Amino acid sequence: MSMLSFERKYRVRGGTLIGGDLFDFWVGQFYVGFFGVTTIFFALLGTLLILYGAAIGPTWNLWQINIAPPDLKYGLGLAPLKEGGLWQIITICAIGAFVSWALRQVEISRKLGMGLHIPFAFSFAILAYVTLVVVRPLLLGAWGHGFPYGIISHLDWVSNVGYQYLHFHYNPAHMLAVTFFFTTTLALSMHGSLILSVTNPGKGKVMKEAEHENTFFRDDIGYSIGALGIHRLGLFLALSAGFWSAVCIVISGPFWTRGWPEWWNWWLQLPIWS
Ligand code: UQ1
Repeated sequence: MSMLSFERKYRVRGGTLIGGDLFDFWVGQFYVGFFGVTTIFFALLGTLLILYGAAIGPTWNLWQINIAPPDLKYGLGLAPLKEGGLWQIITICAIGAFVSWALRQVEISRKLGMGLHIPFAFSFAILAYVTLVVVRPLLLGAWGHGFPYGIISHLDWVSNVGYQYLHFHYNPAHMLAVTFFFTTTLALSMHGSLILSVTNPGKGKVMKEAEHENTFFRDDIGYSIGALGIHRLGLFLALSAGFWSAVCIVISGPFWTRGWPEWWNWWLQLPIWS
């Protein structure tokens, strides 16, 4: 089926989650949909509020612009606009835009009769963000525990929160997250290089296929995970990286308040040593 006739077949009504046919149309290349409209609404409002926050702030230096969460004294209440209230509304806009985008991916997947793997994967990124600015602040009892929106300021926040637990690399969930991040790059670099070596052999040379891919890794390490397998592994590794990132920060404070190196004392306290 040519691309044009494919699009004629699939660019039809249906698959929407809410609103029925209301926004079930395309503008140029882009599917609109109810969640396309809500994405634009939240993204635009959030961006304008960030610009307003920058305008009433002390600098237009891109690196130094900062929109801070409320002071801890406001707890889980609403703060005045210029004292963190802006951060609170921007956070609502961000979550509104991210969730709208995920649901837009669900609608497009349903229209095409595809699996929901893409919105499922994207929701892990949303989960990591929501853990930082909603779940952990809720568990700690103040919105002030969220991270500030700014390039330098969010780096300072990560550094300060890290040192608050003395040595964050001793956090076991952080260890898992870092390991998954590195393993993801290992898997993707192996997969990318393998596919290019087989499908992009250079002008005038013959392209190879799956048997060459399998045989290379069977010769090299005695095992091939297969064409479907490598993509399952890649998705698992990448989602695990995001998942353990969320875990490593949500346990810091709500479930462990001392330095992370101290957490490992459970090893020294095992009865087998006495
Ligand atoms: C692999 O075995 C495989 O199957 C043929 C791929 O699919 C095309 C790959 O991309 C990679 C990287 C491997 C090797 C990976 C492992 C975990 C053995």
